[in-house]
Amino acid sequence: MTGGDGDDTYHVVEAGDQVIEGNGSSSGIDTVVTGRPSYTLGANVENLTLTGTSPTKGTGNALANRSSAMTERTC
Ligand SMILES: [Ca+2]
Repeated sequence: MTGGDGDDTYHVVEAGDQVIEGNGSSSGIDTVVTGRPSYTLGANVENLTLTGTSPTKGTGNALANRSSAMTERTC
């Protein structure tokens, strides 16, 4: 998946999904949303949101990343 100028959100579902984001000044603030059990942010992507319900591992990159996790609970 390739973004471009502006803010992009990528939904990573399969292990082979790749995110390609430029490093230009107009490339924006980009986010990966994934339920994968483990994910490492690629170059030039700022934010990572983990949606899995099982324990997951998210790894940032050289940028000042923001990461968050969403979990579902049954009450
Ligand atoms: Ca972008």
